[in-house]
Formats: sequence, structure tokens, C-alpha cells
Amino acid sequence: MTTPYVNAKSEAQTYIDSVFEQLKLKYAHQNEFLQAVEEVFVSLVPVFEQHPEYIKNNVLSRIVEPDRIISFRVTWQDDQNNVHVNRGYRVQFSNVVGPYKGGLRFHPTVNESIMKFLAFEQIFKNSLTTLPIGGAKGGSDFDPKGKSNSEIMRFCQAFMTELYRYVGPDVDVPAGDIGVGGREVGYLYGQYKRIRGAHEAGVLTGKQPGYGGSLARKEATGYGLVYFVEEMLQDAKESFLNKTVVVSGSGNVAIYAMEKAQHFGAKVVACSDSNGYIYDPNGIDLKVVKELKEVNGERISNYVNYRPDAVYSEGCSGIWTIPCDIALPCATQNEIDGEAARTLIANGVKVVAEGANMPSNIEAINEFLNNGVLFGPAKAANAGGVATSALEMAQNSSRVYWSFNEVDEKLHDIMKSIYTQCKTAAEKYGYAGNLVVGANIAGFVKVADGLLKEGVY
Ligand code: NDP
Ligand code: 2IT
Repeated sequence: MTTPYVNAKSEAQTYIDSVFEQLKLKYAHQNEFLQAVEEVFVSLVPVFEQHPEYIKNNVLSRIVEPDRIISFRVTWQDDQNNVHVNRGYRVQFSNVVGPYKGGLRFHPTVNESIMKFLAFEQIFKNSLTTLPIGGAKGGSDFDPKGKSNSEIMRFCQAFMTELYRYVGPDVDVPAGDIGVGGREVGYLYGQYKRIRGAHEAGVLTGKQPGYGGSLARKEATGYGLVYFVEEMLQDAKESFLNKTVVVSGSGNVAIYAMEKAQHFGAKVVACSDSNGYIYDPNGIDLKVVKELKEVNGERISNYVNYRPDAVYSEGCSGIWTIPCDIALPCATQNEIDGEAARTLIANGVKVVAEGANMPSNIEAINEFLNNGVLFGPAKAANAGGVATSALEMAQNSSRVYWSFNEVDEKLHDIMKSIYTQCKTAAEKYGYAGNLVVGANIAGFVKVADGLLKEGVY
């Protein structure tokens, strides 16, 4: 005889499976999007067992279809007056919790699947920050590599000329992501301001400090990641002191993750770019990395010209063969597969926390969880960037600037609160210690409850 509990359980699982099967049929080629959805759905079974109203109101089908996808042509001229065409996107996924919010990515791999996976994750990440921001993402398949400053400016102007009609401080607030930093946000904002004929500073975040930008926004994702890991370590009666850390990437997130990890006494021995990685047994000299990457836009391979004991290796995946206590993937999606995860585990990794969005594939996540590695999932661990974007929006609305320390302290508190939310949700639903389940559930429940409160639309 089946108990009512078992019936309820099977109803939840059946419902979740059926929504996912339909999604797979409809978007068969959107691998990254389906991967991001699958990771969330697997976590939600215990929630749906306890909340039949979510099934009754078909919450999942409503949450996996973006409110809208805006897609446009971006036409621009290079320095030789040749005309180029790129595709631009903005996926406005959900504004249940607040105005659409999320970064812009300029990278040749950008397509609808990548945009949708990033925007989908952003909904739950933004919900975890506890601040009033919905989920979105945008970008273009434009490749900024090798482009002059003028070409970048003209591209950003052409991009905003198309995007401006869909964004606004209370509508949708883009920011940076891969290939988009303070310089690009400045050009995008300049064009928006010209078209609108008004200062609406809250339309974009990640602006330059002094021109509407918040202090500590540049540092926020990397610092926030390390603050999150600090909480994980503290719970395990550990700390960063004297730990060996490997960080992939050498962009915005990676640089400030390395900076804060070093500040907490860790030894960071490796970082990378899309061509290869450097290993410095004496500990990475961050001044050199910043000079190469932030000032000169050079390849990470040139690091060895400044540090004779450092070694450069071609290819990015080799970085995970370097033994470390803490691994912080901060480059891009699916950079850690099952094999890389097994190598990290065999070499004794204790903590893996995601600075990038979806850097570990599902097989890798399961390897970490099943082998006692403390695992900090992206939507929680890298939420410090968007949280500080929301703090920038708050400053813009009230026309004030907070000091670096004020913002940094708020960021630190937000990361602690995100950690606690994830830990508590995991415990509440019977998955103590599993921060993947905890982050997905805590992020989801707030959005689902908001959907129900606002009626069917
Ligand atoms: P940047 O453009 O500043 O840096 C990206 C870094 O990752 C570079 O070192 C780049 O190398 C490397 N990289 C990019 N694409 C690939 C690839 N396909 N294969 C290997 N390496 C690659 O971006 P961010 O630091 O801002 O973003 C890094 C990650 O963090 C992304 O996943 C992003 O979505 C995520 N993130 C960013 C936030 C932010 O506030 N900026 C907030 C939260 C998450 P190269 O220079 O050779 O291209
Ligand atoms: O993935 C992310 O959270 C970001 N790229 C930051 C988004 C933002 O709006 O600050």
C-alpha cells in the first residue's frame, strides 16, 4: 500500500520530469540552457513535495520560459571603414523580484542558448542577494580581441542604439560580464544618455567611480567569492591561511578573487587565459597580472618574462592538474568536466567554489559532492558582483556615493547571508551540507512565491 507521502513525492517528480521533457523537445539544441535548468530541477524535488500549490499553478513551466528575448542586428565600422554585422541579444527572463538585471557578454561564442542559461541562473542568483532585482542577460557574438579602442567605442554605441528602447532604471539594468568592463559600460552609458537626453544613471551598473559607478563594484565578484569561501571554511574550522589556491581566468573576477585570497593569507599559484596557464611556485605576483591584463591587454604567457621561476603551459584545462587545497574556476562555463574534477580530487582539493557561471558540468559537481569536497555553486558564490550592482542602483537612486569600506562591508554581509540561506535551505529540505541544493531552493522559493502573489500572467 502506498502512503500519501509517497504519492505526493511521485507527483512532484512526475511533474518536474514532464516539464523538463517538454523543454528538451522544444529547445533540443540549447545544451547550456538545458544543463542549467536540469541542475536546478534536480534540486527542487523536495520543495515540490511540500508545495503542491507550485504544481497546481504550473510554476515550473512559467519559470523556464523567458518573459521575452530581444534580438537585434548590430552594424559597426572598423578603423579601415569596413562594415561589420554582429548579433545582439537581451534575454529578459523574470522581473518577479525587481527590474530585469544582469550583465552583457561580448564573446564570439555568444548565442541564444548561452544567453538563456546565463539569464536563467541570474534569476535565482539575484533572488539570493535579497535585493530587489529580477533576472536577465545580454550580449553579442562580437569579439573584442584585437579591436582598437575606437572600434570598441563604435561597437558599444551601435549596440546601445538598438538596446536603449528596452532598458531603463526601473525596467532592465545591464552591467558587465565577459568582454564588458568599465570602459565598455562607459561607452554604452554615453550613448544611452545622448539618445535619451537625460542622466538616468541607474540604467547600467559597473560605471566608472565618480561617474555614477559604485566603489568596490570592480572588486565585488572576486572579493564576494572569497568571502563566501571564508564562510565555508569557517564552518569546517578551517581558514585561507597558508592554503594553496588555483584560480582559472585572469579577468575581472579572477584578479580580485586572487587579491582577496592573498589578503587572507593564501598562496595563489596559478591562473590562466583562453590560451594557457601559468604556474608560479613562489605565489602569483598580482601586480604583474594586473599590468598585463588590466593595463596592456596582453596574454598571460608574458607573465614568465617577469617571473623566471614561473612556467607557462598551452591549453586551459591543464590548470586543474596542479595540486591545490582550493580551486576557484573564474573563466567560463563548463571549464571543469568529470575528468578534471577527478584529477582535482585525487590531488587533494578540499574546496571548489565557482566564480564563473556554470564552470563545472553536472558530472563534475556530482564528483565533488560525492567525494566530500566542499562545493560553492556559482549562483551563490559569485553573487557579490550583482549584489554590488544593486548597491550601485541604490546609490544612483538616492544621488549619493558610499565609501569603499561601506560598500565592501555591505558586500561582506550579503555574502554571509547568502551562505546562511543556502546552508539553512539545504538542512530544511534534508540535504545538509549540499550548497547546490540549498542555493537552488532558497533562490527558487522566493521567485515562486512572488509569482503566486502576483497572479497569473
Ligand atoms: P573577463 O572578460 O574580465 O575575463 C574572462 C577571463 O576568462 C579571461 O581570462 C578570459 O581569457 C577567460 N575566458 C573567457 N572565455 C574563455 C573560454 N571560452 N575559454 C577559456 N578561458 C576563457 O570576464 P569576467 O572575469 O567578468 O567573467 C569571468 C566569469 O565570471 C564568467 O563566467 C562570467 O559570467 C562570470 N561572472 C562575472 C561577473 C562580473 O561581475 N564580471 C559576476 C558574476 C559572474 P581571454 O582573455 O583569453 O579571453
Ligand atoms: O553574472 C553576473 O552576475 C554578472 N555578470 C554581473 C551582473 C550585474 O548586473 O552586475
